[in-house]
Amino acid sequence: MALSFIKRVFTFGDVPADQDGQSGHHPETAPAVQAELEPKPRHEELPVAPVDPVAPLEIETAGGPAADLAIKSDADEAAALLPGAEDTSELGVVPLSLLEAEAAAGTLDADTKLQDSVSEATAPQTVPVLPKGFSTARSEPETVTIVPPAPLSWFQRLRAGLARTSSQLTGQIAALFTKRKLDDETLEELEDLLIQADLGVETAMRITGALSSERYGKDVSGEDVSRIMAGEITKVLAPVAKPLALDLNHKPHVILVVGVNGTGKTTTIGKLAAKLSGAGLKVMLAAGDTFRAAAIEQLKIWADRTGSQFIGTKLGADAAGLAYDAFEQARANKSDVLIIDTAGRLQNRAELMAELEKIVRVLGKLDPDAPHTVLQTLDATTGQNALNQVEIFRNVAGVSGLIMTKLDGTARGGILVAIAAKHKLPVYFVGVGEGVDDLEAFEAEDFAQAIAGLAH
Ligand SMILES: Nc1nc2c(ncn2[C@@H]2O[C@H](COP(=O)(O)OP(=O)(O)O)[C@@H](O)[C@H]2O)c(=O)[nH]1
Ligand SMILES: [Mg+2]
Repeated sequence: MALSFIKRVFTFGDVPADQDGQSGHHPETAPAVQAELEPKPRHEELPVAPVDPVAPLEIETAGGPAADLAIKSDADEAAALLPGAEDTSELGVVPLSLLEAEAAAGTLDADTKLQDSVSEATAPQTVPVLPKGFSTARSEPETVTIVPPAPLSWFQRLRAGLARTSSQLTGQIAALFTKRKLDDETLEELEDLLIQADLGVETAMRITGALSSERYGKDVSGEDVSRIMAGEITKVLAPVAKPLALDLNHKPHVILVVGVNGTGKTTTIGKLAAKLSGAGLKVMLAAGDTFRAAAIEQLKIWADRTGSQFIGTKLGADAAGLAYDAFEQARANKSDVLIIDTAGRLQNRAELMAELEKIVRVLGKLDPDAPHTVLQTLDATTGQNALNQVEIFRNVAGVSGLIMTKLDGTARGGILVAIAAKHKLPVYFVGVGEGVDDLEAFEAEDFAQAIAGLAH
């Protein structure tokens, strides 16, 4: 993702790289800077506009990029003024030749000549060194990097995160179906590929079945396969793409969050709290992972950040006791939603099981329906292991729905399809980053298309 981010920034403006190399000019910043350093109006030809008082200062102090960009704007202007000069766009050369022509024609005013002498001086090799009093430093590009990158949509981030799964898969599928008719052997090979992509045997067979009934004995392209694959995956995921239903008759609606350590429980709680309190609900967060001090502190920060109430206890304290206290307090202060964080140490499974069972049991003493939702977080980068994790936590804590996190990373999201097919548990949200807003409602079709490498 970082790479694509950088790419976006650095390809802005659509200027070929060789121009940049020649002049030290930063093409990606040109439009914004040109806007900021409004081209100086020519006295004879343009109405006099107020001159930005910052512009001359920046040209002097910001160094090369700003100066170069000012040059480019003058060069463009000169090119626009001289018929037949449009093809000479190279910086450092264009202004010179154009200016010579203009000077010969006597069309330049004094200001323009001064500007253009700066442009001559900063163009590499072809121009003299500037006189004392000018700066030609070419550092500090950040002074002109003022174009914010367009934020990626969540689907773009999902696609980027699933690129590892989708590009590997589409590449292999394309190779498999090059100039081959669909026969049993290719179907079998395709099934293997789909299973390797963590999609699960059931879904792999669905896809090959659909492909076979549509195209058996005929030519098949990689795109055909991707399209059918996306369609079949959508069918598997659609029934589990459900909203997280809050029953606000419960005051509070209690959400217990479980999952292996590091899968994103605490972060997801913070993101959920932000959504809920942003919608005007009164939210309380309970730090039930009493095993690590950092986990308590982390949740406290999220509570502060999201305007939620917070209840914690000391390190090593009984998590079930805290959950009970939290429920009582949330009831007393009429919270709408109580979200309880937990520890997820799988390495001591017996202890984990006992602790989670106890939490569920004590909550049930205050309300037989509580916890009203048991959410499990799954880390999308773990692959097959996520399937086992659902199995374990489902048995221990009666998981009622899932959230898959880290789909923005090098995700192996295929496993969510296998989990959906096997467990049929609702998938409420997906995490696509560490930020407070990086939690999106799960959409079956978007997810299927991202896995199949199709455009939105
Ligand atoms: N890239 C990315 N990182 C995430 C996401 N969700 C959580 N994380 C990070 O994963 C790490 C573990 O998350 P945490 O919430 O502490 O997991 P917990 O141990 O289950 O509570 C932290 O560094 C989080 O910032 C996500 O959707 N995308
Ligand atoms: Mg945590």
